[in-house]
Amino acid sequence: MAIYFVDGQFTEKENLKISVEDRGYYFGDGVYEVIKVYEGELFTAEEHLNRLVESAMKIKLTIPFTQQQLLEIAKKLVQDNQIGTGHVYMQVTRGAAPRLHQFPDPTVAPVVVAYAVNNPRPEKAIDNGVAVKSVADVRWLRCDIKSLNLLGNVLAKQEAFEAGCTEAILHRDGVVTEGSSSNLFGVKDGKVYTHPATNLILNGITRQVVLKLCREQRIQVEEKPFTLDEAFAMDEFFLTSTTSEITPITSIDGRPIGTGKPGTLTVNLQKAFAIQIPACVAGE
Ligand code: DCS
Repeated sequence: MAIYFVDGQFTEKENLKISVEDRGYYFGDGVYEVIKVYEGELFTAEEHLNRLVESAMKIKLTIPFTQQQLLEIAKKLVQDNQIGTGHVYMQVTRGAAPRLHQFPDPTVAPVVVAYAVNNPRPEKAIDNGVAVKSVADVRWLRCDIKSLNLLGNVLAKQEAFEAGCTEAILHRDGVVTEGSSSNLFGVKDGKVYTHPATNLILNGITRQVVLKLCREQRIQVEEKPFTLDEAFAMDEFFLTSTTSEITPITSIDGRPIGTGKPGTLTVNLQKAFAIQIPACVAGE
């Protein structure tokens, strides 16, 4: 039986109780993180928990645990649920209160929910690449917050899925922002392009790892917006996320990118990324 962390306690999934009045349920009024686990070890946990605290601050929500306590909770969930390769999900909502838009009384405590699951790496997609579909980015203007309000992302992902694609490539008036649950990178003439970390995208932890790897490998990077037309003309394209790592994008809207196969620079970055994670997982 899966062990969850809910409202200060570790509980079997079957026995846990969540209020129907939780503001996460009514309003999506909360923030969350997904932290990857390799071989029972949390990957870039500190960065994820920093971002959780930042996201919470941006919506004026106080997390009732210290970052160290959150880390301990995540570690215990990994251990108690015997997670090898998988992830920890953690969310904080503004608590349970009668449904009124304005914040509840300060005595209403925020609710932390967390669990850990086994989830294999999507090796086929990582090795062979994926097809994506362009979708208009109609989300709000605070995409830098990792908020539970994911309807814009959900609708975009579904549109991509219905078109037989793995991910949506979001664009605002033709300017590419990010994926529905990933960041996007293009490669042209040996240079890497990605949207700057503004309010229009989530500054992905994997994105930051990739930027660091680029600096280490002396690969030139421009954090500069590019258009969908420019995306079609890239030599290589890839997405990054906690669960997808570095996944090559081989076509956009049915049009092959570069050779239509994972690009050389992308594969080199994947190799550099693999060194950061336990070797047997990365198949080295
Ligand atoms: N952009 C959006 C909108 C995301 O939802 C995510 C991650 C990213 C970028 C990439 O960020 P990380 O590199 O920090 O993962 N989405 C998480 C999710 O909802 N499931 O898995 C990852």
